Amino acid sequence: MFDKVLIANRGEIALRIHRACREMGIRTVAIHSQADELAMHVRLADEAICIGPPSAAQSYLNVPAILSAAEISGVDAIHPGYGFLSENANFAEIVTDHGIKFIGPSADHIRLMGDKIAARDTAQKLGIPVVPGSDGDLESAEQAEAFAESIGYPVLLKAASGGGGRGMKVVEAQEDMAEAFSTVRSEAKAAFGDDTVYLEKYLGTPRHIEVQVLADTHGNVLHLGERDCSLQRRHQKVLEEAPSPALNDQDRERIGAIVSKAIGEMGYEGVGTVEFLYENGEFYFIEMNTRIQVEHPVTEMITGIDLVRQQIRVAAGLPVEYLQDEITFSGHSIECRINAEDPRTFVPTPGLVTDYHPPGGLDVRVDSALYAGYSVPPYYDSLIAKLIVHGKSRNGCLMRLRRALEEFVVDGVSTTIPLHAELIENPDFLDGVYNIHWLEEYLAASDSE
Ligand code: MV4
Repeated sequence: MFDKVLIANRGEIALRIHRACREMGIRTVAIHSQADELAMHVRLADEAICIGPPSAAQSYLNVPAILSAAEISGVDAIHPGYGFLSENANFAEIVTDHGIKFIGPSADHIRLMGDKIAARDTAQKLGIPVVPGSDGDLESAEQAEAFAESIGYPVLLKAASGGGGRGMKVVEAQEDMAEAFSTVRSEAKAAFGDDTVYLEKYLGTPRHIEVQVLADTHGNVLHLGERDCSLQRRHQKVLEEAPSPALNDQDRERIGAIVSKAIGEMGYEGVGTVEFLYENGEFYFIEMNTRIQVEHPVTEMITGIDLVRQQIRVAAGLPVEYLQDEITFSGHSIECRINAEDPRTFVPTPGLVTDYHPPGGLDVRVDSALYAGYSVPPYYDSLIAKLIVHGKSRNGCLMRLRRALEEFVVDGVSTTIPLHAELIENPDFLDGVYNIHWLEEYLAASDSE
């Protein structure tokens, strides 16, 4: 096992990783920007190294500075968390070349899944259902029209280097194709430096359901059930739950088995998430994430498995501590992402947190790096806490969540806590009948009231 791990991240996920390390007897090294001198992850770690000015480009994305910190502190491994460098194949490669273990899958697997066409092609070859679409990249608007004709409109043009919702356009009919094609191409070129474009049949009202996987270097591949992440705004997830209210046990078993088999055949190692759109009882692969995700705790709550611990074990070459047969899903879990934002406009609200009282009690978990007196810096993502609750049933979970949200005090900055309190009273949400567009429609409707 590693002696010392550098945590190349900040905020709640840096704490989450530190906690797993501590419980495994591993010492931690925090890195931080000049703006994060007083951050909680810096206080908790065994060592801390300032790596640059506040902007992420000069600090948490600064590869030479992070490598220097790793060399100086003599770590065995680097955990990238999520965001920042977590899915940067070049970073994984450089870390590895320095004789330091990158806690994540191989650079090749990260690169493969970062190319959305290659990911789609790989998924299809491995027996994962994909959305009907073009095989590979589109050479011209005419070729796009031919594919669209064969699968039927509407279609969605996507950038191969996109993901997370950037570089996409719905095309309703042939007459709109030529213009849309050149728009997506030039936007992709500008945003990703790659104008490769492909298309898929556009699914109008799907849910976003993702399957958690965990694979080690000993041939063990586990699936840990799904998370429903349909409640989102502008491709930012707002609330996630497990299990999905839309799936039955049969669907769950079927997709889990398909995904496990594929991940095993790929030779993938580490934690990963296979993302699907789910519509009319069918799953359609869209992307694979090769990192630990923000919403991993809902899976931990229903399985009792510490995913970060398993991720670190696998990276160290140890086997996962479970067999698929031993994984059982118990009850229901919901995560609310709490951001320092106006709960209606979502405009970030950095500043001094004058008071902080997180909720507690049975089956209530708060992952946060906040404390009273902390000042939320304006330079980074506005996520300040995750409230994750568990209950025996979805309804029990909701009752507990309602109580926990009532208890939660964050003073000094506006947060999205009131939005969550409102959402979980909504009849559609209570019935579990929502798709990826539901929240934006709800917010638009309540704006005009
Ligand atoms: C789609 C789609 C409908 N049809 N693909 C958005 C981000 C990227 N991960 C894939 N995305 C979508 N792909 C087809 N063929 C709708 C979306 C989509 C979406 C997906 C998941 C979660 C939220 C979303 C919001 C808008 C669009």
